[in-house]
Amino acid sequence: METIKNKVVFITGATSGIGKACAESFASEGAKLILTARRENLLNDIKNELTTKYNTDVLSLALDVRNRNEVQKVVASLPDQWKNIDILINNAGLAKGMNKIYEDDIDNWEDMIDTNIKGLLYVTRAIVPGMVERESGHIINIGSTAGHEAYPKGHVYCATKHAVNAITKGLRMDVVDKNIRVSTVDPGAVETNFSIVRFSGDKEKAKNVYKGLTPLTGADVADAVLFCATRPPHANIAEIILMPTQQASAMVFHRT
Ligand code: NDP
Ligand code: 8X3
Repeated sequence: METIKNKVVFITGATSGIGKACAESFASEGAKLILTARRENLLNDIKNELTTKYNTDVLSLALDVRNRNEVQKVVASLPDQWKNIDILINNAGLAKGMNKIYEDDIDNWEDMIDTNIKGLLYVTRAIVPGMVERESGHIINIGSTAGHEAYPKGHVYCATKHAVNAITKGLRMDVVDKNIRVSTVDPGAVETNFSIVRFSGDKEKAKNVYKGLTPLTGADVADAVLFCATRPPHANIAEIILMPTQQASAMVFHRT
């Protein structure tokens, strides 16, 4: 097992759900965290909480991954002690809407594509060159079971996660000679803010997604991410797919 103590870990989408849980689990192991997301107040609260609880260094930076210039600027202007990023957790992402493709709101497609695909690419493009130069690093993408199978009314979200899957595989090939690991952690149903965002704040509709299930938690996924990050240097976990015990595929659930 490799220690992540004092490693610099850059997390996107750290204000909620899986990203926030990753921040906590990596802080508990003594990593130094660069936490990013759009909601600066929440980021600062999380920074204060983790710094007090784990006595580790945390830098919080407001960042919208859809903004290509902002991504470049934030990464380029990192203070010296934060420049050498050891682990990048590409987690920021969202689903918006669940409608038949011929009735859907095109703005939702733009948002998902801009965040889940282009945002992930911008952050990767900004951070990986430093890893290549140092011949050291680990990128862990948060994919989804939606990156392996499509489901009704999931078209564009599933397409973005299929894209993440392809980007993960391609990136792994591109850095194979650079001592850089590339992993993807692909969960099924995790109860976070995900469905609340997907259904535009409708909490009742969001709750129904997990009705009769014990869904995964952000902490369950963070465990898998931490597992990837703590393998010995010669071992790369290429892919982890994790689902609730009551889920067998994107659409097959045993609800009680
Ligand atoms: P949450 O809604 O709880 O968290 C999403 C996070 O992404 C928030 O911190 C949000 O922060 C951030 N985010 C959204 N848009 C942007 C943006 N443009 N720029 C920067 N940050 C952004 O959902 P989850 O924790 O569930 O989702 C995290 C990842 O996990 C996503 O990629 C999702 O697709 C994936 N996933 C989720 C599953 C689930 O069932 N929940 C299953 C499989 C994968 P802020 O609003 O402050 O910017
Ligand atoms: C989130 C899981 O099944 O809602 O990626 O698409 S699902």
